[in-house]
Amino acid sequence: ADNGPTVDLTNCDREPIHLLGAVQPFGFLLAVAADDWHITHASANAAAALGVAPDALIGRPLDAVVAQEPLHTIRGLLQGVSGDMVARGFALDLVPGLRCDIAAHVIAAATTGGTADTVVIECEWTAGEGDTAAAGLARDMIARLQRTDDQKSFFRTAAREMRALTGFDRVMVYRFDEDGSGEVVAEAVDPGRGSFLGLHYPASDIPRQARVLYARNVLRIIPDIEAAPVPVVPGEPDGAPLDLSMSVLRSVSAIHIEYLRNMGVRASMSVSILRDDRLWGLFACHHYAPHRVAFGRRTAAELFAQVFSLLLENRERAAEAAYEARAQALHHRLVTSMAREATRFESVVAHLDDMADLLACDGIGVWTNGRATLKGLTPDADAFAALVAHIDGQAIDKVQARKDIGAEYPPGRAFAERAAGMLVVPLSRPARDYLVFFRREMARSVSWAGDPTVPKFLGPNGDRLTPRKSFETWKQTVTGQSLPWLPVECRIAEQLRVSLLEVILQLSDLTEEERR
Ligand code: BLA
Repeated sequence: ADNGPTVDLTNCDREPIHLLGAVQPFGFLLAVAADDWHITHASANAAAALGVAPDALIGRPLDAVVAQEPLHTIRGLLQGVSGDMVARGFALDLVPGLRCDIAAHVIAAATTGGTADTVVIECEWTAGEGDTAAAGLARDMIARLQRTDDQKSFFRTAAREMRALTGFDRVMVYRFDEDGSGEVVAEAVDPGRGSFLGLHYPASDIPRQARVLYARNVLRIIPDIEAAPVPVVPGEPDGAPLDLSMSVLRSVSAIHIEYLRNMGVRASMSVSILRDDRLWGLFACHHYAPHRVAFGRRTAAELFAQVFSLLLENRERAAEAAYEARAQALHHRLVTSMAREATRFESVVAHLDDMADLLACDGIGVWTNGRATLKGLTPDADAFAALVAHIDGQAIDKVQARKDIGAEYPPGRAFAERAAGMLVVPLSRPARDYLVFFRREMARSVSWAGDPTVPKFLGPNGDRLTPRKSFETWKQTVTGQSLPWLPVECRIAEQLRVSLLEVILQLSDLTEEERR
């Protein structure tokens, strides 16, 4: 479809990707008014598929072009379908000689401004297998996923299982950051194809409206990026374009097609991984030749992604609890041995390595009685003193987490490479003494793994739409930032603050009143 001259690399989050007015040609689409089941929209390839004249569709009752029995089945499938649900039917004989897998959903009248709801029926030529075999496959995949122990093998197994199910050349697990950027955390691919593992991409590669849509409609496939999209009629300006948000055949953004072409990818699929209804990540799949996955298998892939997300949530909860428990044990040992020591802040200095062990950090510094002690990757002593003066000015009485020191404290940009993020633990009240955990700049701590395919030809938008350029763009956008401090890490640091305050107060002569 022609996306018009207004969409380019600078504003692609404004492209209305649900209103492009076309489907991909691996199936055809019919839309009917839910009150009288007269056809309101049809893709331009529908008439030929059904063996009727092109003008025999719009305005006609659906039962004039589709046999009674499949129609009855479809009506049955739609019972209880609402909101963003999609009903599925497999191997229906729409007319003699035309066996299709069907996806059907309802667009509420309220969202279109029409008088009746719209029923959208999408038909793909059956690939010969229903959904029962695929359900069995998903069950085995889930069993293998459950047998993995650490998170890395959990992700890798998921990628491998997804690849076995769908037959794609490359399957990646792509995890989003809070800012919409993302990272390839696992990959299943044949050696020699190059690897994207560990690479990060900026939020713009999967623009905001696409991420929002992918939380509602969890699977999209492009069996052949070179297949010409088929318009859905009537479209604008004849009528409102049909909202294809929940469609399975929706044709995709031309910018994204160019991205795939630049990568040398011919077919693509992605399956959303949701967490509390929000997009956590995607299974991203590539093939270097046209590749279609049967509807039943795609359904199994959706199910697998759902179970993956539930299992992941369990694991992450357990991992977080283990992180906290480990920190508590270390913390307890630390505080016990400090309590036996006679001096005040000197014992904090002496135990600096133990404290650095509590949290994932790259460096640690302590400021006590106007003196600095630094270990690992930190600002140098002068820069640390200046930073402490800045922190002093904020009069904090709880831990404070920053992933980009330079954003609110410009001199911090000078040492961002070593220490871009900090977690400040005030050690006294009013705070004059501080323990500071540091983290290095994220863009420096990741690097290219392998050698992703270099494109032979580039589209009109050039090499920005290639993984390498994209990765570089991400590096620019995250300059000066560390990995974020997790809520569990802030909790651990806060517990440390409370304990240290107690130890230090016990060791000093402060009165009960001064402790508050
Ligand atoms: C969509 N971009 C996507 C999708 C992915 C990516 C997975 C989902 C569609 C699909 O399943 O193919 C991005 N794919 C990646 C990344 C990797 C990968 C990061 O394999 C890493 C290895 N894309 C750009 C830029 C723009 C852009 C610069 O790179 C716009 C300026 C747009 N990407 C874009 C749009 C979509 C998209 C508009 C939505 C496509 C649609 O669903 O219609």
